[in-house]
Amino acid sequence: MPDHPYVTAEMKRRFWDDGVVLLPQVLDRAWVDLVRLGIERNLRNPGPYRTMHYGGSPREFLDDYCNYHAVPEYRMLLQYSPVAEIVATILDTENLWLFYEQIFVKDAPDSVARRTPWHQDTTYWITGGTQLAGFWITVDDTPAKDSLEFVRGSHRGPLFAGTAFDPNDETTPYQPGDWPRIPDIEADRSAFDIVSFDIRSGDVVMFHPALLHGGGASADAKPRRTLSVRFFGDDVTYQTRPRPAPPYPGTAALLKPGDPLRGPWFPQLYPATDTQPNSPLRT
Ligand SMILES: O=C(O)CCC(=O)C(=O)O
Repeated sequence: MPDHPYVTAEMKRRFWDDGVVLLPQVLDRAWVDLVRLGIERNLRNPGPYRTMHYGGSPREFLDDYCNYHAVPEYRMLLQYSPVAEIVATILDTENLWLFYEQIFVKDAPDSVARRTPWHQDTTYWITGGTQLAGFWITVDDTPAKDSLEFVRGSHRGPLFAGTAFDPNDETTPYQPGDWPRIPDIEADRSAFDIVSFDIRSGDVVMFHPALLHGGGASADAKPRRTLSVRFFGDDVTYQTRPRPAPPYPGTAALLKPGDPLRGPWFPQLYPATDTQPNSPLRT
């Protein structure tokens, strides 16, 4: 099993019990600069899935995903930094794959970009199993009130219908299914055990994607640029969704529900393979 020296038993406990853990200064300045450059390149060369949420309103914000192969900075980060080994250590998995990476950019010049609605990532995903992680890298210093928020422990609770980002009702379901409607957490925040963290550039929040999370408006028109990387480990299998996001076209032809999730979309990041060599920087 991987055992990276940065990772403590308490970090693992928090990830699995609370569903979320702050990893203080886990990224050196060079990696943060690389992420910033990658986001800039990604913005100049948007991918096919680029979406402007609440587009046309003064509170719009941008989301783009699955651009790993088009953005060398993302590949360098995930192949050469200690990130993959640290995530594999916390997930307790012998092997680690990339599920996808995603950017959230809230940089409206004259206004405050809207909150990201509350949701659980796993409602949208073609993943069964537990060894899943989101690795939320925000390159700008961000106070806890503007940062991503989580309902502690909710990854052990029910899975709710995903949000459709409906500006009039953020609980509107995104896809058909038997899931209960997501609770209106904003309407009754004190009923939930909400946690968020002050972010200094270099800090990362690692969370379980079944955890209810949302928020992170940008305050006072300060930009917030985030790269959220999603990983999976050995116990993760393929499952269907009515409208999966990311859609991963072709996956249904290659895999049956319950098969280990493998395919050209999902590069293995740990242990490093011949085509994705370890670097001397990885301890
Ligand atoms: O950064 C945000 O506003 C949303 C992030 C998010 O939902 C995620 O990383 O899964």
